[in-house]
Amino acid sequence: MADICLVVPPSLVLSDERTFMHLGILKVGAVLKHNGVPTDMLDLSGVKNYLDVVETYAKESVTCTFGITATSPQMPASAEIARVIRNHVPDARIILGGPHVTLVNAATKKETARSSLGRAGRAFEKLRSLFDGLVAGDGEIAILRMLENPALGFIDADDRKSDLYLKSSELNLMPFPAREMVDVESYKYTIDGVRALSMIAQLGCPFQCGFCGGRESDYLRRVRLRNTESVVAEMRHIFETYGVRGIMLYDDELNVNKNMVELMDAIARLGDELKVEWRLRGFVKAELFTEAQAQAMHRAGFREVLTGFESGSPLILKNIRKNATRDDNTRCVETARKAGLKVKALMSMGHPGESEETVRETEEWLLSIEPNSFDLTRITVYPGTPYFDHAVPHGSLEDTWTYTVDGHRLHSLEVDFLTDFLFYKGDRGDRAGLNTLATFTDYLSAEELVNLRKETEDRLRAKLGQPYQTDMAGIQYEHSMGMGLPDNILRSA
Ligand code: B12
Repeated sequence: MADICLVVPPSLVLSDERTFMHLGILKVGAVLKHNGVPTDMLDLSGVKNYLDVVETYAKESVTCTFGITATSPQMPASAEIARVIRNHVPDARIILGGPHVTLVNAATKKETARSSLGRAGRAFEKLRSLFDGLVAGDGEIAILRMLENPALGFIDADDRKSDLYLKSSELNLMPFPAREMVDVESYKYTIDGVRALSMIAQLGCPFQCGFCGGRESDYLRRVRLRNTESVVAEMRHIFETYGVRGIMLYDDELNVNKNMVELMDAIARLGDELKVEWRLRGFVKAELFTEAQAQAMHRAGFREVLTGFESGSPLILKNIRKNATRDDNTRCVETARKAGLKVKALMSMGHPGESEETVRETEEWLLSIEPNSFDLTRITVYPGTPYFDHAVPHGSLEDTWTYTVDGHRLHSLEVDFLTDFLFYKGDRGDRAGLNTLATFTDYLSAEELVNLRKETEDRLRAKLGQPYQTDMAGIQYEHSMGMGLPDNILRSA
C-alpha cells in the first residue's frame, strides 16, 4: 500500500512523449523513497487512454494522496485526472506541483505587488478550487511538509528566504532523480546514434528574455549550481545503472557556470576512467561562449550545442531583451564550429515588434550561418513570462492583454489553463480537444504569424537542404524554450 501516488500527466503538445522523462517529479520521488515513504508512480506520458488508467488505479488502490506534476500545456489533462480521482476517491488529497503552479504563483505575486489582481490571480484561484494542495518551486522538502500537515493548502517554496528553497550546497546532497520509478527502457533518445538519457546539472537562468517563464521566480531565475563531484557522480550513476553513455543536459545554459571548463574536464576524466566516449548535448548562451569552453565541451564528448538565438533581427533581439547581438550570435556559431561542434539554432517569432521584415531578417541570418539544424517556433504567452506579467488590458479588445517594449506591442488572449491547450508549432489540431488561441503583434495577425512561420520554415528547409523529419520522435523537443501556438490557431489583430 502506497502513502502517495505521483502522477505524470500526458503532454499532448509533444509528438513523442517517451523521449525524455520528467526529472522534476522523479526528484520528488527520490526524496520520498529516501525517507521511506511508500510511493507509487503513474507515468501517463504517451498513454492515450490515460483517464482509464487513473480510474483503474483509483478504484483498486487505497492510496488517498496524489501528487501531480504539470507544465502549463499539461494542465487540461491534469484537471481531468484530478476529476477522475475525485469521482472514485472522494476523500482524496490531490497536490499539484511543477512549472505551471510555480509560474502562476510567481505571476500572482507580481500582480499583488502592483495591487492589480488580474488574470494571474484568477488562474491561481482556479488551481486552488481544483486541487487540495499547491506547491510552488522546489518540491523535494515541500512534499514531506505537505505529508506531515494534511490541512496545508499551499506551500511557496519558490522564495529564496524559505527553508524549503534548496541552496546550491543542498542540491549536492539530494538523491539523484528516481529514474527507476518509470519504465526507463520505454524512453527513446539518441545522440549521434548513441542511446541517451537526460539530466539536469544546474538550475536557473539569470537573464530576462520576455518570452521565458520564471523571470520573477527565484526557482527559475537564480542560478543554483551543483558542484562538479555531484554532477560527475550522477553521470557515473547513469552509465553504471543503465549502461548509457549519451546524456542530454537540460541546464538552461551550461556556460553560466563559471567553472564550466573544470566541469567539462572532470567529465572527460570520468570518461577515461570508465573507458567510455560520452556523447553529450546541451545549451549555451551565445554572448558568453568562449573558445576555451567550446574546446572543453568537445573534449568532454559534446559534438553539438544548442543555442536560443531566437531572431536574426537586431530590433527583435533588443525587444526580447536577449542580451546577445546578432554579431554575438554569429561569433558563437563560428566558435562552436572551430572546436568541431555542430550548432542547432533555436529560433522563435511572434515577439513584440515582429513584422514580415523582422522574420525575413531571421531567415537571412539563418541562411548566412547555415546551422546544422534549426527550429522555428511561435511564442506563447504563459504566466510567469515578462510578456504575461507586464501586460495590461488591451483597452478596446475584450479578454486581450498587451505587453509593450519601446513602443512595440504584443497582444495575448486571457486563457483558461485548465481547459485550453497552447501549442507552439506544427499542425496538431487533429488531436482531441485542441483549442484556437493566440498571440499577435501590431504588424502581424495571428493568422499571418501562423502562415509566415510555416512558409519561412518550408523555405529554409528547402534552401538549407534540411527536410522535415518524418519520424517525429525527438524533434519537437528541440525547442527554444520559446512558446508558441499550433498552426491551426487564428486570431486577428
Ligand atoms: C527539460 C525541459 C523540457 C523537456 C521536457 C522533458 C520532460 N519530459 O519533462 C522538453 C524539451 C520536452 C520540454 C518541453 C516543453 N517545455 Co520545457 N523545460 C525543460 C526545462 C529546461 C528543464 C525541466 C527540468 O527538468 N527542470 C528541473 C526539475 C528539477 O524541475 P521541475 O520539473 O520544475 O520540478 C521541480 C519542481 O517544479 C517541483 N515539482 C515538480 N513536479 C512536482 C509534483 C509535486 C507533487 C510536487 C510537490 C512538486 C513538484 O519539484 C521538482 C524538484 O524541485 C525547463 C526549465 C527549467 N529550468 O526548469 C523548461 C520548462 C519547464 N519548459 C517550458 C515549456 C513552456 C515547455 C513547452 C511548452 C515547449 C515550449 N515551447 O517551450 C514543452 C511542454 C512539455 C510538456 N511536458 O508538456 C517552461 C514551462 C512553462 C510553463 N508555464 O509550464 C519551462 C519552465 C521553461 C521556461 N523557463 O519557460 N521542456
